[in-house]
Amino acid sequence: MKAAGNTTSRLRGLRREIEYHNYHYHVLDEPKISDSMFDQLMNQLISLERDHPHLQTSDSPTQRVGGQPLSGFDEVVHAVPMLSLSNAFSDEQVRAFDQRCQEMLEVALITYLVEPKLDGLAVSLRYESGILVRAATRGDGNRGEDVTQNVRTIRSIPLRLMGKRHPSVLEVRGEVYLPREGFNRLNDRQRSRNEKEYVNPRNAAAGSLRQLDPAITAQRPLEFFCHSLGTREGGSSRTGHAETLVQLQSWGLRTNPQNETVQGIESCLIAYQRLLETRDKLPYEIDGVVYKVNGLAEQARLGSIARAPRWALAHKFPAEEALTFVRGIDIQVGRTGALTPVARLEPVFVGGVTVSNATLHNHDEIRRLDVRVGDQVVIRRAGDVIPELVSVVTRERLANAAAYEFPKHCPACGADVIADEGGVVIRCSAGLICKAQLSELIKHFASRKAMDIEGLGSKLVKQLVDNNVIDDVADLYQLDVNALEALDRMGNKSATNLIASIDRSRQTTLARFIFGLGIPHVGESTAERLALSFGSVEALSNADAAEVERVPDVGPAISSSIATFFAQDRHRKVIQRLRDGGVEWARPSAQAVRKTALAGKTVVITGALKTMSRSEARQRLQDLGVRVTSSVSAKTTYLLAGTDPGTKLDKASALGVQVIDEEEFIKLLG
Ligand code: 5U1
Repeated sequence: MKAAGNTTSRLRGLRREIEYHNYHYHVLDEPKISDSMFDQLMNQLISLERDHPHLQTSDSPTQRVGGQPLSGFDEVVHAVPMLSLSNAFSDEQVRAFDQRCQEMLEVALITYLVEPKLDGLAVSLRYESGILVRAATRGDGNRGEDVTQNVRTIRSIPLRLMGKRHPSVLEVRGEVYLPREGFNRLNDRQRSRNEKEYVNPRNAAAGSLRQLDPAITAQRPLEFFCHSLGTREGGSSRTGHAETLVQLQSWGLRTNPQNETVQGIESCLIAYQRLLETRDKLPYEIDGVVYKVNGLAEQARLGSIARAPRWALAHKFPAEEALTFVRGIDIQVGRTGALTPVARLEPVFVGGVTVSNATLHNHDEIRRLDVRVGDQVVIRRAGDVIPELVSVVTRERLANAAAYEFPKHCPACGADVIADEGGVVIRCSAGLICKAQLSELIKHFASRKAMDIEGLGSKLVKQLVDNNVIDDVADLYQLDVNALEALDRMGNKSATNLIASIDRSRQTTLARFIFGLGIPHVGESTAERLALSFGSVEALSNADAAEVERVPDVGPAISSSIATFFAQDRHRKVIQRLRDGGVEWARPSAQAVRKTALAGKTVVITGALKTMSRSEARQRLQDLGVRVTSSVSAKTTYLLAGTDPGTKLDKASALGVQVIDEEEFIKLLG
């Protein structure tokens, strides 16, 4: 008897301990122990439960993937209907909402909670005596589908509430979603298996949650944020929505750290703007913000109409996807000769701007989408990203729409095209004899991040090239006011200004100069690292592949591109003429390079840090443009390992990923 009692209390203790660490890891994002220590606890629990199957409980952390595949989902009637939200698309509509609330409540200033509106799948969780007994989708608001088995696999959803003073019945509502990183990983896997990719994280989350086999859902990195209460029986209730959320968090439920309490509607609009501007930095997609009157008594007085509460409003971001038509497909010739197809569109308002072009990337993409002139298409513009053509509405296609034929000759100079880089890139074979390539190269050389020649825009470059005023970038430094004045629409003042900016650009940095040369695959940050490592163009041009590949993040593709570039005599001559034309720089500073050296890198953080929390470390990295991900892969640049780094360290060593400790990390942050 005593032994059985000991086992029961050992099991209970282990389960509590694991729940506690799960909560800190998945809900608070502040792990207390290493991944390997967590694995050890789980293994102890698994083996103890295996030895004592009669002591198994449904809320045990080992039971997240216990269910058998289903033949369908049962229907669930929600105890309290799951409401939807009224939408607003303009500041005026938001102010009108506030005005109505003020009038009904007879107050002049309302306290609101502002929450990001996740683009996920609404679910309701039901806890009885603290145990998760059911999870249901929203369905039509009254009846949804029973997805309990699948929801149990989501680690940020507690199977048992923490703490003691929770209600006997609690229904919590929130959003199940797939973070961007999980979405990308899922689609990488779909692609590698030749399976259909998901169109967006919302569809992927819905598809993952509605799997009949919970083992498949368990492989999908779904997460959950709760945002409201459905029903509660027993336990004291709070006076405000913000306090309710704090209480839900204390029971182990995950709430969004971006939620913010503000006074008055103008502060709501400021919070909206802030989230609109920073949405791309969030690890998940949001499609707007939700404003909620904070006071629960005030919410009750305002009540609901139809299916939506009068005390809440969704303020939607401008749509990121829209339907339009393809008017034509043009080919742009880039500075390296790559032919990029561009869809010319019926102008459409999307993502807050009017879009009339969308990149089609390459000929493979045209084939994959099978896009044809005249097609109705879905366009996506998210954040600052170049608008993309997502899909073709083929059922709307005209019977006579012909498949697109990729050109066999450069549309700018007529030279033959050649397939490059495994056939993905099609290039014009004429090199800088092709005026389109030359114009693009000069535009790149003069661009802000390269030589920064103010006033040298596309039209002017085209004139200079088409009229044979310049044949290469070095000719820019031989121009004078007279030569420029001879051009169309170029007065003395503009010509003088341009000569002055060309003159200013003579003082540059080695990194800008290397970037400006337009060596294929050498972007801004690679140029920075090359400048720091070699200190001069001569040293870089004479370096062998092994030396070049010692530069962080430079692999064989970049080193061979550099070698090919400097092997061409005319490139060396142009560089010499640029130097003779007065282009010069000081030695690059290590500090400047270190800052940008981190941008664009991928970092994984593991283990506990001494001087800051992991979320602070993540934020600081993200502020420097670093992608912080949760799992180590061949694409990881650094693994930041704190104490007790766990299995991620093993994986990083196996993959040859560079491991840095906290001290090195702080140095990198500068
Ligand atoms: N963040 C958030 N999303 N969302 C969706 N809060 C929130 N609240 C909702 C819904 C449907 O409804 C409550 C106002 C009941």
